[in-house]
Amino acid sequence: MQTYHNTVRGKQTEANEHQEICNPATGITLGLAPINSELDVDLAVDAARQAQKAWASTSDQERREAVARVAQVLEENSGYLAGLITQEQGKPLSGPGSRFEMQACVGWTQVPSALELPPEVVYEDDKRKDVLYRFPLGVVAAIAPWNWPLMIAIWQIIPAIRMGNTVVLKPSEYTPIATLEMVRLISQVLPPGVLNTVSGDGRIGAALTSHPDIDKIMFTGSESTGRRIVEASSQNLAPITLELGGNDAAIIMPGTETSAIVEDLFWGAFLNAGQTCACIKRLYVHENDYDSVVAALSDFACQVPIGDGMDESNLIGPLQNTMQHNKVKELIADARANGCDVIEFGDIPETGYFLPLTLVGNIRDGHRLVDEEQFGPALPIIRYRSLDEAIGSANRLSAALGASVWANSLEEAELVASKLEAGTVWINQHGAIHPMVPFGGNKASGYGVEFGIEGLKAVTQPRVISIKK
Ligand code: TXE
Repeated sequence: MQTYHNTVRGKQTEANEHQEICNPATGITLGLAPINSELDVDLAVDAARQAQKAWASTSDQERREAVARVAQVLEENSGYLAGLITQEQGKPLSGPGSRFEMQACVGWTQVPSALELPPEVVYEDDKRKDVLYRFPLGVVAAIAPWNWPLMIAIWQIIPAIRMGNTVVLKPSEYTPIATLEMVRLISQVLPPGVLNTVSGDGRIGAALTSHPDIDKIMFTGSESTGRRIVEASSQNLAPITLELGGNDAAIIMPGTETSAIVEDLFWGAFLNAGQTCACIKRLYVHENDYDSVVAALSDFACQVPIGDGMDESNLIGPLQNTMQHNKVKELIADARANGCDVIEFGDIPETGYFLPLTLVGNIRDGHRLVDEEQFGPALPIIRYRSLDEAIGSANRLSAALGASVWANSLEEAELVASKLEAGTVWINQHGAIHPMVPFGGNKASGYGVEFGIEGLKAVTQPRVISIKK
């Protein structure tokens, strides 16, 4: 069985303990991943600290070129890494699956390599001139989740190294292998110590985020862990970018042409079997359109093949882990016990953490499947009578990552969109993120934004030089 390793100071390291990582579609062991100790965290942070000054003193152009080399390595190894993602995370090779995740990794690396953040004259008159410079913060702790393990790790590490920081990344304990392999490969084109990893569960995550030598924390994960990280950061006062879960509402405006939107609506909800932060997790449909929307989604869902993602024909894979599998099953069982209509599609394999594609009708606000983030392939469809009622429903939860409005008229949709409380409101699409467009949560979905120029600013320390003329 293959053993995978952390990268520290540009070298593969040995760990005292390991855990078996199994393919969620088959249960077959993929390999052994390291489990680190708190001492290993100290060593990785020290490696990043020692490398940081030299990295920060390279020119902007050198760092841009280094990041462009990383993009090239990702591109060259995308087939290998996509295969590992599918076997470890579960999302299929095909469709919006692991090859798509690798394309995103390349794109989200190329864009920051092309962006510039020059000093800005923020004020000038005949007596003074004030220039805002952006310096690296230092050592960035990056804590990644298991749903889009490589893509989200790239979102965290690339802007950080682009701006002269060094990084210690901890992948999720559920999906470490593909990430460790990606870091092993891209570290070969970066100076030693610029990008390091530690592996393990929340204990190691806590040791990293509370470490006194950390200057910035990038976190994507659950709200409860996000709160623990905020507390832990009182040790180092590191600023945090927090991307927590969502419970995104989609509102279909009355009379919207269903056939034009059904495919995007389906993938907006079921991308990666629903295990996506900005997926549609609650669908609000006008009572007059309810039957036609349920029929259109049903017709689409019954044609989507579910199974082991290494088979090119499958478009939906398993849930990633037993915790998530049980959580989604429990929410569906709760809806069923409360008299909701549970409609299931797809033949699912007997082994693995599979669930059928599930539409849940006759359900209302207040049911657990509506109020809690399911993070799985079960979509509650809620009838509304007036747009004000739908907007109120969409805004009533504390989760506020994304939302969407689906309509024939863009003008009417924009009016509704302006009333929705979420970090991004999409119109006639959902989860359509882009490396140039800032992305982040409102309310309990976190704070700070990633991507584009704003994402680069988030990993810098602003400093002003103020000159008397
Ligand atoms: O998340 P955790 P879990 C949601 C989803 C899911 C739920 C729980 O609803 O069912 O969260 O998932 C590390 N200090 N999302 O348990 O625990 C952990 O090791 C520092 C939505 O996997 O938040 C992992 O690397 N780090 C989300 C990372 O935090 C700690 C994506 C995320 O794990 C830590 C994933 C600690 N004290 C789940 N404890 C999204 N926004 O997309 C754990 N970790």
